[in-house]
Amino acid sequence: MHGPTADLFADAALQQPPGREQIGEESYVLRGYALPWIDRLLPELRRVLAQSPFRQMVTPGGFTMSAALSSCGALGWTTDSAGYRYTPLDPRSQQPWPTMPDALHEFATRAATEAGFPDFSPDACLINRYVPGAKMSLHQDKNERSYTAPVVSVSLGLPAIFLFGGHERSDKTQKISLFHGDVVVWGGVDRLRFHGVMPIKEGVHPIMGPQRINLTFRTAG
Ligand SMILES: O=C(O)CCC(=O)C(=O)O
Repeated sequence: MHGPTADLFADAALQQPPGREQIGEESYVLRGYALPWIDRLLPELRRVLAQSPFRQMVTPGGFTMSAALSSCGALGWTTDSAGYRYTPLDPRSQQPWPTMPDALHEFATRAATEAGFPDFSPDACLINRYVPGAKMSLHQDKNERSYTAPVVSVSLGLPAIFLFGGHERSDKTQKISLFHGDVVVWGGVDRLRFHGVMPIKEGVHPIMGPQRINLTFRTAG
């Protein structure tokens, strides 16, 4: 077998068994943690995206991000020439972002608890869509009002290589393979660590199709 399908099978063979892998002092990968939730999460996600569809946003420096974005919750993350920030309204519709569905909120709080953050109550869920070739450059999540809450990030669809760095952009990064259903949680002393995603490889995921969708839950306000 050759091509993207063969790559996908090769990646699936690398998939890690369920369990909690520590990747930092207060950071974990929860392998397959979202799998039992998928049937609850996907219909809710579809409803959110019907209301606030994916769009490509432009950085303050004028670059169009390769990942397309949407949000749900009281606050949504946006970027344009005026800067990076959270807004209560979807700038495209000038309406509030879709409410965060209960299933998503419950999922995120349980995942956070599993990683040692029992008081997590997210008010923002950023939804990133990566088609093959799309990536996310190394960055820190710094637009939230406080950094006491962790970030909970769930991967759906095509595999990705997540880069988990240190507190300086130039610090060495760990390369962590993430698969459909994996969850990464980082908080506490690790909350401001640089992170990013390498370009997604070609492929077609049996449930999600030719894309990777990532949900990141944060307490922003
Ligand atoms: O897609 C991912 O796994 C990470 C997304 C991310 O870094 C972010 O939304 O800040």
